[in-house]
Amino acid sequence: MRIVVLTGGIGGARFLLGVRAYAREVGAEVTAVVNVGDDLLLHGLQVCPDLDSVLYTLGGGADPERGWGRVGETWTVRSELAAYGAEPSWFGLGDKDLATHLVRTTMLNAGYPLSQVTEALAARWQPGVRLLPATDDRLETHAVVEDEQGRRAIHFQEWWVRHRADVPTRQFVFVGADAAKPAPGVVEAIAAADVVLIAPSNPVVSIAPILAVPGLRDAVVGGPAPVVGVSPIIGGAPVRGMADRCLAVLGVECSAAGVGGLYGGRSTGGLLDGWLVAPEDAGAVVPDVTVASAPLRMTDEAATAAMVRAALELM
Ligand code: GDP
Ligand code: FO1
Ligand code: CA
Repeated sequence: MRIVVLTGGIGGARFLLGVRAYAREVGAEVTAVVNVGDDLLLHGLQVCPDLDSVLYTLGGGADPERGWGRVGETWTVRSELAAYGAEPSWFGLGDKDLATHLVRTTMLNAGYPLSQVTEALAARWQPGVRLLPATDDRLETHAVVEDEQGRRAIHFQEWWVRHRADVPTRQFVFVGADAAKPAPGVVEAIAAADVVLIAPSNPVVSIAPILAVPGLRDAVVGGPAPVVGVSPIIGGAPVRGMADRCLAVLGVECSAAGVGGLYGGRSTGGLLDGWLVAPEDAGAVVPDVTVASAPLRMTDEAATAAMVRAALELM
């Protein structure tokens, strides 16, 4: 069995722990197609938050409380940068994390595409699933905000980490998406999949930028595999993160039904065949989509693997 997962960072990484556990049990092969819209160039280094959250989480090196970055992190370089007044000061790169960005940036500067760089980083972390960036091309999520300084686009990280999403926001744009191509192997993996799972990731800034890569959405929607999504919203709220703020920008209700409706039914121009919601959302109706419910809190690997099993039963 071949499973493809479209995924963002923290929520997606936790979901992948369950997918990997399930896959080991039944002998399945897993490919994760990871969002790159959060990526940014900082102090000359290419930082890929979602790819790194997945690498560190599956490799056993993630900080469990923060969900991003390395466990046992130290911040010497960050303090030294602050002493120089180096900006941006609102985004923290830990000392251990920096090594990843140094290796990545060196390889990118030498001409290797991000997909090959990710494979090289994965040789250390042994995530147990194949990790593919959605694209090797530049694709950055920006938020169009409007405040006393006027209307302007800022990088997603500035919107989230610096402003904590607390700034009037008109829309999100995926800069570079139009000219981006799916990374090598992405379309092939989707075409060969027995199921495509949409992780309980942020639909607006994790899953949408993946699907914005021309050809990628068509590969999923036009492909042979059933598409099953898992709701990141439980009882009308995200478990963590900023999905509520992102959905509000789109005018979509923050609910399991709202996100299911945003993805839409595959038979009517949308994405999904199946949609898994939490027991408290069991009444959710998404037109043209089969909805089922199961406990969706990813408290440990076994609970998450059970979620994956419930999602696959929707096939
Ligand atoms: P990010 O890229 O780091 O923001 O992470 P993702 O986009 O992959 O995932 C963020 C989403 O994960 C949020 O909208 C959360 O609601 C969701 N999430 C986090 N923990 C859980 C959980 O235990 N269960 C479910 N269903 N969703 C979760
Ligand atoms: N999130 C923060 O809230 N503050 C930070 O200083 C920060 C630094 C950081 C460095 C590397 C990395 O991979 C992620 C980092 N994050 C930080 C998390 C990140 O901003 C977001 O949570 C994700 O991009 C959303 O997926
Ligand atoms: Ca993300």
